[in-house]
Amino acid sequence: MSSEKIVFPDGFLWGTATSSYQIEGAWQVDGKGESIWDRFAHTQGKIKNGDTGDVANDHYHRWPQDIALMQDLGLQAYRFSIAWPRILPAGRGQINQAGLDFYSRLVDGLLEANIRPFVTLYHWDLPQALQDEGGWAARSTAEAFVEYADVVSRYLGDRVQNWITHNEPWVVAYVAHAFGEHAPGMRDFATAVTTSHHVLLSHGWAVPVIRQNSPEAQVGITLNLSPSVAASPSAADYQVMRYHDGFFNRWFLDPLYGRHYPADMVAAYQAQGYLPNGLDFVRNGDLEAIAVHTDFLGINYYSRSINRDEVAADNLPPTVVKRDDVTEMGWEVYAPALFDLLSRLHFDYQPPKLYITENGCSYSDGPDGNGRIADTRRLKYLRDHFTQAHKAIQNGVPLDGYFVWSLMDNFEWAHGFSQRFGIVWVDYETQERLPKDSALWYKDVIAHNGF
Ligand code: IFM
Repeated sequence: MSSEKIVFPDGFLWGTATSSYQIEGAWQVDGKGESIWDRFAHTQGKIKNGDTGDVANDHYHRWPQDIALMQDLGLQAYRFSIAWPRILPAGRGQINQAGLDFYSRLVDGLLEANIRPFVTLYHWDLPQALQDEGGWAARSTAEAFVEYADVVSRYLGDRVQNWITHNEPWVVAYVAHAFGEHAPGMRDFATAVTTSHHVLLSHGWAVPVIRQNSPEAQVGITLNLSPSVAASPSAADYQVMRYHDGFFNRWFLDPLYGRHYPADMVAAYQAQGYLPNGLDFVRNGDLEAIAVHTDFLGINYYSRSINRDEVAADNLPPTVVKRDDVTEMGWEVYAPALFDLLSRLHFDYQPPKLYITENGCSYSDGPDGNGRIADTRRLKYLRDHFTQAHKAIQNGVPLDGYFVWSLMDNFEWAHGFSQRFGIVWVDYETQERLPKDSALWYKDVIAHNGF
């Protein structure tokens, strides 16, 4: 380990992130409508151990305590998401004032604690009523999203300045519609591709609406990105790498930065039967809408992807292999790829500003007899990733802030509560929150703007 002192630029923003379904609970409280995650988690066999987000961290009732916790850690920003069905229980139309009031109190509480709210509008809990009309596979859901964005930004836009339209459109499209692992649990690749377009379109349409309602707004979108590397220098591995990069990264980045959907991927999807009617879901003006100017790009980075052609019998032996160092999700720990990713985004796409809107790791280390949680692997993970982020800044990347995923252990989707990403431990029996060593270290990093 280098003993070099790392100091971030003045004003660099340190935060943590969560999302509504993963922490709020109160799934049927104060007029909230059903979401696709309520429905999915209540369907037998979908979630490990039959867990649900019905109660989760009970943040809906415990938010004052959670803000006090954030304040104690010295957090400067908090990224959270709004549950669409709390605001518009049927997805559009009738507004549920109690839902708006909940987020209004939360925002006021954060501002009083001097913590800057970063609001994500969509972190996967679509109103079930919209799913019943076709969900994201239907263009009308993109229209409904604009109505929702309008209602929320009108109500909170005087106090919230940082807006993120969507969290991880790749996951929404593929994990939920092609792999069947997330709500609504579909397994149809063609639907997933259509979905990706409607999600991006809804982003493009919502940005000007948010700006209008929230004059000081800084608006962006968050993508989960994974740098692709070839396992060997062979042509076969390079081709797999290019496909992965197109599937995971470029399919989303290219249209957002005005470059249309990548032609190589359109051809590949067509060859695989994923575009049975070509790009018929792309209408005149859509691509211009998607390429709307944004103030920042949010990046969720967890791991790199090593690409190997497993079929070619005469392939070269791999020179790049996954390390043994993996988190409990099985994700390789490889911090240098964060530097590569940030550099690539800056030099290839030139977003005016970048935030790491999520980065973190799942380890289940819990309290010892004295209540101490020595999550040394998480602490090292964060330190190594912060170091790479700092290196990227020194190279000219306009990275303005870092949100650790997650503030506290929470409902990890299909894994239920079995995976713990928090820097704060949660005892789900008592709802006690206990800062882990990584949280105490992070507090120190924030206090010194470095380490
Ligand atoms: O928990 C998720 C989060 O909701 C979205 N990004 C990845 C995290 C860890 O899997």
